[in-house]
Amino acid sequence: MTKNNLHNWPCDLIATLMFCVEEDRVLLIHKKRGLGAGKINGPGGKLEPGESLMACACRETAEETGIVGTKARAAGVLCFTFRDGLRLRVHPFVCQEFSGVMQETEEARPFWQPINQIPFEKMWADDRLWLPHVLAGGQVEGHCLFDGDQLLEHSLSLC
Ligand code: 6OG
Repeated sequence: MTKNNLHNWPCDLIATLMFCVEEDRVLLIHKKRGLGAGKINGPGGKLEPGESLMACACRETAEETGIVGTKARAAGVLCFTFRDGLRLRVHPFVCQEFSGVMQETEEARPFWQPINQIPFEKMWADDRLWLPHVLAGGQVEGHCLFDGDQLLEHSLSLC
């Protein structure tokens, strides 16, 4: 499937993920509510009507962490199918220009983590397959099949 096709992949929800990077650290969150509550992830969330993906990534990051992205790089598209039927398209971004003060919010507890010590065991199972590549400047696109928390199948291309 081409990138354009994946951007048109029919789904129930469209969401973003944002990875703010400063020197050798990345901004992660302990997610308190929503899909993936209890896990560590990048900030992000569901696209609102009429909103661009980039605006969504910046808004969600500001709402969840207090950090305001001013420029971000689109880093691909991930199509998640859950066995219960939910189809979710997630667009990751990497941000190296931001302002604001990190603060805990109702949705998330943010923290800076060294990039070489990302706690993949506390994250969604797909993250270890693509996040290091994306943080190194690359792009990811593809599909993952989950049964709850369990990653059953994946087909991801890194470029
Ligand atoms: P809210 O419920 O917060 O939007 N998300 C995933 N992130 C990764 N890395 N892997 C997954 O594998 C994910 N499924 C969902 C995207 C949901 C947030 O959770 C992320 C959104 O940032 C299945 O509004």
